[in-house]
Amino acid sequence: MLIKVINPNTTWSMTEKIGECARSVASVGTTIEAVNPSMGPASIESHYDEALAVPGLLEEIAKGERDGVDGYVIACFGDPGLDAARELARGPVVGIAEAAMHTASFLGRGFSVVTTLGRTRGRAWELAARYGMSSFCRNVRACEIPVLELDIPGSQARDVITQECKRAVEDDEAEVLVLGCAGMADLCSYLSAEVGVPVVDGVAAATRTVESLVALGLSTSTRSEYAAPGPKQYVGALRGFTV
Ligand code: 5HY
Repeated sequence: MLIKVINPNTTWSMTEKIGECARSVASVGTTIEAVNPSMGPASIESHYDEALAVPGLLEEIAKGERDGVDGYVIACFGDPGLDAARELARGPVVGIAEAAMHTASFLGRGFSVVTTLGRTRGRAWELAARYGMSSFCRNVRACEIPVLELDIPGSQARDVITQECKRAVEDDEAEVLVLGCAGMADLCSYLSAEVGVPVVDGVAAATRTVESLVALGLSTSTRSEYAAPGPKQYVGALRGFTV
């Protein structure tokens, strides 16, 4: 089975971390291809970033279709371009926010999301509602740490995130925590030990979810909404996206 894990931002060090995390949970016989687009934002922290990350993401999906990929993970907590990707891909496409929230709902009555910047909280709440997780989502908390500062050696990032996780357990009475950024994937086991409740990383959850769907022989329905986009001319910088 070949699963393509796409980091929709263009920071290779983050893609490498995401790939390591996906490989650490993938089953024997599953090959993980971790990539990021050659065009787009270095990190995704706004609606503008998210919108401009989508063409590069879709280009990677189109490449994957030519390469016979069985399923895809969108490794960014905003699940950017999820619907469009499902129209293009034969195999299942799962976003890390979607997978993390559903997985958290199996583990407790309520979860809190701990994310990077406060300005992305609205998007997380929106996704919780879209995925039918509003009754489970106790809170969306922000650490005010830019995505690309998560990996700066010696930064306070891990301590700040740990404190926010502890506050979520205390103040939100969260029984489960959801990591609100693919860049936090490597903190999962440390945080779980620190705060004493299950901590869900979406990269791992989405990788296993896609694996399960492929193993079950299931994929996106093409009956209506997610049918392949009709043939259409695209012009200008997007002329390469003509279908
Ligand atoms: C992510 N941004 O997972 C999101 C996190 C966020 O570049 N990768 C990003 O802050 O929304």
